[in-house]
Amino acid sequence: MQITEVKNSAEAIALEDKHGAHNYHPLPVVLSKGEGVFVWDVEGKKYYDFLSAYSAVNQGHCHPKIVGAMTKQAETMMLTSRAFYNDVLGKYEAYATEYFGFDKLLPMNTGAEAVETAIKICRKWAYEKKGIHEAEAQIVVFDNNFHGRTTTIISFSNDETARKNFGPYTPGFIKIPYDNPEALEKVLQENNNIAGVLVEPIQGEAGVYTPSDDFIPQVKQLCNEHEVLFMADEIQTGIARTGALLAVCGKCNCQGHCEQQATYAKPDVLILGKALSGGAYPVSAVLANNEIMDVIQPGQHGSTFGGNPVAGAVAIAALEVVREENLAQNARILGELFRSEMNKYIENSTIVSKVRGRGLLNAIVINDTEDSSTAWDICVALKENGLLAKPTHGNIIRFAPPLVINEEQLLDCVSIITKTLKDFER
Ligand code: IF1
Repeated sequence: MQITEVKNSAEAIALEDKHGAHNYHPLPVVLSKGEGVFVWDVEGKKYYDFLSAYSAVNQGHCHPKIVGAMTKQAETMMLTSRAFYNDVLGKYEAYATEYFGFDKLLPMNTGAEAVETAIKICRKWAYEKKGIHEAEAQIVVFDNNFHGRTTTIISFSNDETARKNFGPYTPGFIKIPYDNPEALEKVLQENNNIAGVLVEPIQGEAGVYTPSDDFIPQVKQLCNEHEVLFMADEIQTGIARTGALLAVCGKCNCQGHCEQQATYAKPDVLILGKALSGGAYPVSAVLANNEIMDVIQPGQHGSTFGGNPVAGAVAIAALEVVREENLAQNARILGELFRSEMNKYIENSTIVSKVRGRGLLNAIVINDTEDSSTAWDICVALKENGLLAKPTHGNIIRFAPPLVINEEQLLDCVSIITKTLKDFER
């Protein structure tokens, strides 16, 4: 039984094509090394990473502090299961609950698992605390949402590619227009069995759709008024990506648990993943205060790897890096610079119609139809010019570099992007 060696990119692609499920259509590049904002392909070509594994690698590839914490724990104790205690989980839970300002944390692994966990907590809270009749709870979600790919989650997706032929679907969700507080108020007034509202503070997959400034604060206020749980999915927008510790922090540059900031819309349930580990390891979490989290009692929820010692050690290190290196502030300042530079280009462009985003979660809208290959072709050209990015839906290209990028590197990337776009101008 031989392990096939990969000598070049073509061989790696051929192996995946033959032996792997075809559930992705990657850009034709085979990466083998990462460090900070840079990645290298099998042939040794260097690229700026402008996707950060969909905002998981906020702290930069192979951050020494995170690698060190992971290695040290991996050489000591990797997995105990929750059948027994371990000496890392409590430390991680204490650190993370203080960091984000909640009483308790329920540890999971992937983002979708954390979203599913939040849905279960919300429903159980509705039956046991709010008094909604069992199996009648409804959760409000939004058009063009993306919360993961489990059967329940895609049940409330309107992306036919992600949803079609995976039925029967899970009931109990009401979908309304995003960034529309009036629609939310109406559904809350017309239904008395609403348990919660599940929302992305910025819709990443929908094309980095940044709502009006008062949308999230109004979601919070309406949830308070109607005794409904405000559940924020910060899996992609959290951990400093949008220029604050959490996107629900709004414009203030707090560290995510300052009640006095008017713009801080603290959720009842906070859902984290991706950069919670700096992209080093699958770590996700649901945070809430006792009156909500205590509806979960022994034997009612869990997972084999949830709360394992390596996850805890990695997450502590990843969160320390965010604070020690002021990543939220860097994302805010360089994000403003990026959008300012891109808007200068857009003034005279026929191919780019707008740039939008917050912090270092941005996207450009390509002036072509959704089903055109232009955005894809631009990303292939960007790759040739040393920068990796990928379109989201059709004609939108997401730009999300690691938050450790510096001004010189960012301006170098703006130069690569604008030089590449020039070849597509009509
Ligand atoms: C793929 C998208 C991004 C997420 C939010 C939950 C999850 C995600 C806001 C689930 C995951 C990933 C999944 C990955 C590509 C990527 C993605 F294109 F799918 F939609 F980022 F926008 N909530 N997003 O963004 O977390 O279970 O993946 O750990 O599935 O292709 P996960």
